[in-house]
Amino acid sequence: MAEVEVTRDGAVQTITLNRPEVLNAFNRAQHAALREALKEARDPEVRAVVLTGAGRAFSAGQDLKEFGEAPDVSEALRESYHPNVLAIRALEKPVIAAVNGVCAGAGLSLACVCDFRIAADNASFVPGFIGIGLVPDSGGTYFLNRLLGASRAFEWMTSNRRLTAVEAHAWGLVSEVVEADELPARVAEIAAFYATLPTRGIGMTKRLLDHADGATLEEQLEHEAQLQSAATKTEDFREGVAAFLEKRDPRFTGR
Ligand code: LHQ
Repeated sequence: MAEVEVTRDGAVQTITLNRPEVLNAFNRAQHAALREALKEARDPEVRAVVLTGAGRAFSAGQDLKEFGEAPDVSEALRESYHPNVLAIRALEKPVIAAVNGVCAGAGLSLACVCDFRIAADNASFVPGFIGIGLVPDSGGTYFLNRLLGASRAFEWMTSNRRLTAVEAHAWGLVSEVVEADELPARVAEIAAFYATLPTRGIGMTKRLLDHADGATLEEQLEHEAQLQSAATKTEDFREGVAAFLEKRDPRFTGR
């Protein structure tokens, strides 16, 4: 069975981590399959991406039974995890994590790499790393610092406390919590909505927000000016203005 399943519904691509017997823990084959799925998601016809897990987990992070295969863990991270983290950020379209269950270790990091998260009410969030004496990796420190602030990120990452979906929502880690059996339908609705929006404008908004943290105000203003110039050259900009002037709903195509 494929370690990662890819399905397409119109302009929405869903990527499902598929090793449910080990809570979708990552092994090499799964990283490779995820890399392929993310390549496929670059297709301009795809205008929103959903990342989720099969069974009762989103992902429990590194497969601890396969841990230690690589002579140096830093190499394993560079080869397996980093390309997928970077690929998600490089995708110029929204990537939504549908957190369907437990989410731990590098699985938690991966959910936080996505643009936003919708959780099932029975999902839970576990740092995991410190539980086995490790530090957060796969972007965990980068994204959790941004999402939660340094104090809360430190406290949570070092206490290894299991967070409920409701708590994660209160902390701003997830945008919405829905009943578990309603998650697929609600995520499909959200993704379909995003797939109707001006995709290139969304992609450039993502790039600008990613750029903002390390930039000076002057640099960010310049970056905004450049991408705004690019945005005015899109078909969707022309359609948006035309629809406004004609007092009708816009029909964006993502071009
Ligand atoms: C698992 C796993 C798992 C294998 C559950 N592996 N089987 C680190 C180092 C090197 C390179 C790269 O990156 C990393 C990054 C990391 O991700 S380090 C952190 C790794 N993850 C963890 O430490 C989490 C370990 N898992 C847990 O703490 C719990 O399983 C959680 C909190 C995720 C879920 O708890 P429960 O809901 O109580 O489920 P369970 O513990 O009963 O697990 C169910 C099965 O899944 C069980 O197998 P079994 O045969 O007994 O049914 C577990 O062994 C297996 N499983 N996580 N990461």
